[in-house]
Amino acid sequence: MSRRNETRDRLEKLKALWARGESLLIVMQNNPDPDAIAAACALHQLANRTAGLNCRFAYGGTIGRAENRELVHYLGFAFYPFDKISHQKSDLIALVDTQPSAGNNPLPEGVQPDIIIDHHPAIEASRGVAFADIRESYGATSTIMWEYLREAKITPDMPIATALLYGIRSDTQDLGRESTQADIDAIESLYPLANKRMLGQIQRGRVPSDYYQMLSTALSNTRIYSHCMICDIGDIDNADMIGEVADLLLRHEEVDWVMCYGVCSGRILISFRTQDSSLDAGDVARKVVDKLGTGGGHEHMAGGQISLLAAKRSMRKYLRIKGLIRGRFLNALGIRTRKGRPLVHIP
Ligand SMILES: [Mn+2]
Repeated sequence: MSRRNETRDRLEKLKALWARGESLLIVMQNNPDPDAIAAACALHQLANRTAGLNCRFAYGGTIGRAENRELVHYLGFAFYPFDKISHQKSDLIALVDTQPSAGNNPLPEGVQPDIIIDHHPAIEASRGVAFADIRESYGATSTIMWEYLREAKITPDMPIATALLYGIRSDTQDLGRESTQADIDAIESLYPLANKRMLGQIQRGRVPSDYYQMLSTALSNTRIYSHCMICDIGDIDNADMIGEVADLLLRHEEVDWVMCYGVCSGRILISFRTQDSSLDAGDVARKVVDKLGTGGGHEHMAGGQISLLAAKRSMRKYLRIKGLIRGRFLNALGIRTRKGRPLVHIP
């Protein structure tokens, strides 16, 4: 079946499902990124226009990264922390850019969503869901949502078109990673509809002094081991920084793998980035967090999380986990040395 017919079929299924309720709760991952935010808003527009559904948005963690705050402000929708709303009040629940039990979203175990739209590798828990559209080859969930809007003959309004374009560009690093023809088509169609001035403004979101302090700490805690880097950001309030620093470090000319981790709200959060196609970042992430937490992702980018509840009162346990994940990461890459050299010299 062609891509277009497939989307048409799925749109019909969605509409049938929507006929069962009046309200839809759209749940994003923890610390939602631009792709999740854009896809959620596009789903809102689709559900509202085709079925008149009342939609609410919920997320886990925080919306911290300057670009994301700027984007949310521009979109003008109310985004609620999941624990501040009662999900029981919505007839239907949708998960975008994440899946049940993935470990990176606020949906409690035992609460089954009705809809999943995602581009991460499918996981077991998604099987029993009434509607699951999981397209692993797509660079962004925003691309999938753009195909639904197009199929439903809905032209996204300017903020949503801008968000979708930004979501695809940031998840694929401007089509440089994990992108397919579908992502390219979506970008080309969305470009004329987007607010170009706003795109620039979102990318240059203003940041507080803390941001530079965090960056300074991160750089001074980065070590190079052969062709990879490991960065320990330490305690942070803003979980988005972990991915941001990982992206920055991957630009280093001698490095093709980066693992960056920090502690946020009682959990170690880890980002993996690579330019090496011989090893899958999602596989490396799963190896690193094995029996400690959850993890997974794509070929070139992945993440993991480990709860520190069990290690709460024991500094030794905490340091042991950090040592363990560093060792496992180096093992996964086949790097023998345990002696890293500092990335920068602090005067
Ligand atoms: Mn995504």
